[in-house]
Amino acid sequence: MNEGEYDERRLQDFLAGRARGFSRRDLLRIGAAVSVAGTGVAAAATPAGAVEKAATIVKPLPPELFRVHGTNAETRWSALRDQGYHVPVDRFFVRNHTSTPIIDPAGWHLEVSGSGLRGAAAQFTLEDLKRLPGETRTVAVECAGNARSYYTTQQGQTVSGTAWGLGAVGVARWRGVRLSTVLRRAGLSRHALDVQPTGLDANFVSGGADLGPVRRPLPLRKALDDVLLAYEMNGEPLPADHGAPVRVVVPGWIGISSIKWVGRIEVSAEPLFSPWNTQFYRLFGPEFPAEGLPFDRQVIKSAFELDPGATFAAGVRTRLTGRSWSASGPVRKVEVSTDGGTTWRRARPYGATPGGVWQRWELDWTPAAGAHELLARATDVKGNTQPDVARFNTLGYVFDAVVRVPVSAA
Ligand SMILES: Nc1nc2c(c(=O)[nH]1)N[C@H]1C(S)=C(S)[C@@H](COP(=O)(O)O)O[C@H]1N2
Ligand SMILES: [Mo]
Repeated sequence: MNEGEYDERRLQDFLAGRARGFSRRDLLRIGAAVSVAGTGVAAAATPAGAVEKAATIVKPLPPELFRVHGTNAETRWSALRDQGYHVPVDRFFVRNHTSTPIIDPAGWHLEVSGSGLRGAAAQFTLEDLKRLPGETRTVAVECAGNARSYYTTQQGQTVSGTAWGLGAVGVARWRGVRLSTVLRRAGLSRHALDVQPTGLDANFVSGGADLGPVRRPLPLRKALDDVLLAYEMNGEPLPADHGAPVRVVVPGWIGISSIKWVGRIEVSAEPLFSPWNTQFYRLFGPEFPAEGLPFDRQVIKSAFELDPGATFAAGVRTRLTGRSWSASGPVRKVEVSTDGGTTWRRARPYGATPGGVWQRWELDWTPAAGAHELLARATDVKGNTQPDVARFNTLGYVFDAVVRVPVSAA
């Protein structure tokens, strides 16, 4: 079954009330309290009684590397200039629904249980996981809402959620054990259908409703394919903010799939639901079905390695740099405009592309004095390209349009 068929079938289960974990009735009950229609920018994602923002993320967030949004911090694109392919931890974005928990790795274990196992629950300590065959993969983690603010600033549309620029994405080298290895050890039954990792961070409270711990089901097919249970990031033990001691890493899928601080994995013989695949992370809006269109996969984007409003010396040749990425395959070409989209030039790709996750590129430019608008447009090997306008959805997900970046030269 492909992802689209899977999502369609799950949607039908959900509508027919064949839902366990989170039903349509639950959704209607709390729906009144929670923003699905979306009436304000950056309103819906802040938990009630949020801890003071500085306390929610452990690592330092210097303003030259990050922009803080409530419990979250996005990477400044200027901080990726002159960096390698992988994003160092000191500048990797953080998306926390509540706040980073500090978990003692010695006391931690993972429980795997549910009706999709042949027998009783299985438990794995960190040492158990490290004794299993390890694998290292370069994978992007990107929030589904990355670039959300451009729905408002570029398309004049009102969306709710964290008002990210383009910095809610990062690429790292993750080392861990395949989820498939752990699930098989736990004893998968042939009825296994859905796999739902749950985080050990605090329950997420939204609009006064306690939605429980952060969790989102994966179809068994994806869980057995390329998903990792990671205990290292860029060659170091996983940092607290990124899910220590162990997180899920789901290649190509929206960031919410990559559950941090995983404590339990439910393997179910029945379809599973959570608020993170029913009321959030669906596409709602005039173009979509009333119940929302489920989606899992990231899209295609480009970013210049500079901050909007950057200034250059007029008449002096400068080197513009950036990165483009697509969840559907390697990037094939990147076109850049320095005149608001009137003319386009091919950017020069450079550097190795481990995992084919993103492509770095550069282009020389001699700006005249005055204001300019920079645009970058990527096309991937499957022929997906960035449109001029992203498809409006009220929660502001998967913005893939070409972003217009104002800069000036004097
Ligand atoms: N337990 C837990 N897992 C989580 C989250 C969370 O708040 N709690 N946030 C998710 C979201 S929405 C994203 S985009 C990614 C962000 O990963 P990062 O903070 O390591 O960049 O983690 C995901 N996993
Ligand atoms: Mo996210």
